[in-house]
Amino acid sequence: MKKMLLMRVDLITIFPDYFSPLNLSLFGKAQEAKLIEVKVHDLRTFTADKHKTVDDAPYGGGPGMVMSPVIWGEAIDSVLAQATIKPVLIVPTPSGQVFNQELAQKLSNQEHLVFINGRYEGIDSRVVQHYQDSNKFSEVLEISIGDYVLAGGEVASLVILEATSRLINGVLGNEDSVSDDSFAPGSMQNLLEGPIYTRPPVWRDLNVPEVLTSGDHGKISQWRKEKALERTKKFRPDLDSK
Ligand code: 6GU
Repeated sequence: MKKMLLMRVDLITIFPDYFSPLNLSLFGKAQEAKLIEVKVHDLRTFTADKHKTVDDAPYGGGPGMVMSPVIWGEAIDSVLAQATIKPVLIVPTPSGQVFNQELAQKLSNQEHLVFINGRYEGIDSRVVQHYQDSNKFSEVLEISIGDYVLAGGEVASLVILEATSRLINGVLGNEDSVSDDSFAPGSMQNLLEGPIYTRPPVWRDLNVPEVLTSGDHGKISQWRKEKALERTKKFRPDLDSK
């Protein structure tokens, strides 16, 4: 198969350095191979004042600051001006839908993702409203990565991108290892992965379970299923492990 650009990613942030890990490991390799193209945009370059202000006091009062819709509108429109297709707008926020493997799968099939990374108390809500109403994006997704609060969207964007990019064909080295994952749709559906071992056979008085060295593949897969069920019951009783 001929290699070609599979996904374009734009990230807008006041902390461009947060995204330097994207130059490492799988994602870095995918960029070098021109499978993924990433552009990080500094939100402050879209400010007009001397102090490069991006935030303001919240209407209605309350703690913290809110990011200006004016600056965000400028930044997002400038990214859109460079787009060749309607991208998906991703807004990391603790008040979004919870990210999961199914959503990662869906995003991995998109050609262009735009992430807008809020700080402080968040971005003026009219920004999401405007781009939902405008048809400039194919979709606007507000996504949370779990029930805790981060200081900004950057780490969440990295999480979303890592989970998503490894599902893109040709990005992961070994295509097979994807389908075995704990949450991968298909194989061990809705079960956590059980324990895994490599050499040596004895380490600090701990033996590798005998079944794994038996060569009986029927017994091995039955054992793995049992262990997966045990682990799921212990840590994730909420998962359907029939
Ligand atoms: Cl996407 N952003 C922030 N600030 N906090 C979070 C989150 C996102 N997901 C969980 N907590």
